[in-house]
Amino acid sequence: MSNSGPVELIGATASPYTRKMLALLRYRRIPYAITWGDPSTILAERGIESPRIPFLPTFLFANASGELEAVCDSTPITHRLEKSVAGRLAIPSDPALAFINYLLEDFGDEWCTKYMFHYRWHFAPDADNAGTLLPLAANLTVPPQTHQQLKAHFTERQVGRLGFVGSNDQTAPIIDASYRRLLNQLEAHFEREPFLLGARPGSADFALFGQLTQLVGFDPTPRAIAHQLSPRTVAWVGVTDDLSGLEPVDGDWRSVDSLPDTLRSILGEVGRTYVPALLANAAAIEGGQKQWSATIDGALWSQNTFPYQGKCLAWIRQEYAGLDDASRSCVDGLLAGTGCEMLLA
Ligand SMILES: N[C@@H](CCC(=O)N[C@@H](CS)C(=O)NCC(=O)O)C(=O)O
Repeated sequence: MSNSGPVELIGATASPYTRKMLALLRYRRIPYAITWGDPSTILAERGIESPRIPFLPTFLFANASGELEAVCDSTPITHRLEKSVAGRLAIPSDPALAFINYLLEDFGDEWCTKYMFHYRWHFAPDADNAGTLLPLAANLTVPPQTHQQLKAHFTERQVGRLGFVGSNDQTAPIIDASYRRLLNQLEAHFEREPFLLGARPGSADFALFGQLTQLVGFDPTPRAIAHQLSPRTVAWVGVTDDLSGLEPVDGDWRSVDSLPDTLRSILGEVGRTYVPALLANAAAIEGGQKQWSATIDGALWSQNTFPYQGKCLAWIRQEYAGLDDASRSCVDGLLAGTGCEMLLA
């Protein structure tokens, strides 16, 4: 961190990636100042150049000449903060475990967000809830008539974007089944361990947490499912929001060969759903196709090709390629039979 004050960011309460990063900053005891709002508007007001797509959250970091620069994308920002701020690190020191953390973080960010966006806008009661609350979170004192207009406009836009994440009537049951399986797996896992990789949280926990803040805390349909299937996950979302008082030690990380079977089941969900999606998306990028279809969990999934997820796959492979032989064989042993090994073939 080259700026001396708190880390500045712009975000929204209903943005899972904003919630991911706030919980990470609190856990890491990194002082921060968040401005709630729309990054484009706030960057323009402050005369700071906007990234091509100013995502939520947008961070403001000082560059080499001390000027603030807008930076997006939570995973690289997490890595940057690991390097610039010492102590209470969220990436395991053991390279093999760090790889598993990386894979699970990506799953949280890129697959679990499909649950989030799907449940938010697919069913009318959820879309009504989000349509009502999101404009108010952006401006509490908005007059009622404007609120109704914003609600209609916002709902129409977001429902129109469902296809971007692959949510439609055909994929709805696949998404629902995956969410329910993950909740059952987490229920079993949290009986053994308080976090994914042991007794301290990794960045993968914060990625999963970010999506779950919405699924458990904002949207009515997935909230009811979570309460029904996994009370431990509901409670976990409550505590993971602020882990500033946890005192982690090195021994709180498990080693890859002592991870419980419950974590392997979660990796099985990654292999069953996210891995075929990543591979089909990458093949479509390579073949120059704007759309891809693949069999996911026994049913046909079709969606637009997404260049960003091509990068996700390349980054996972890069992390894997950077492992020493011993770490790689540890990772291979854990992933064998989960479906995740297909990513690395
Ligand atoms: N890969 C990014 C994703 C961030 C993201 O997709 N944020 C959403 C809101 S949660 C967003 O800003 N979407 C664009 C929009 O709503 O216009 C990250 O990890 O930070």
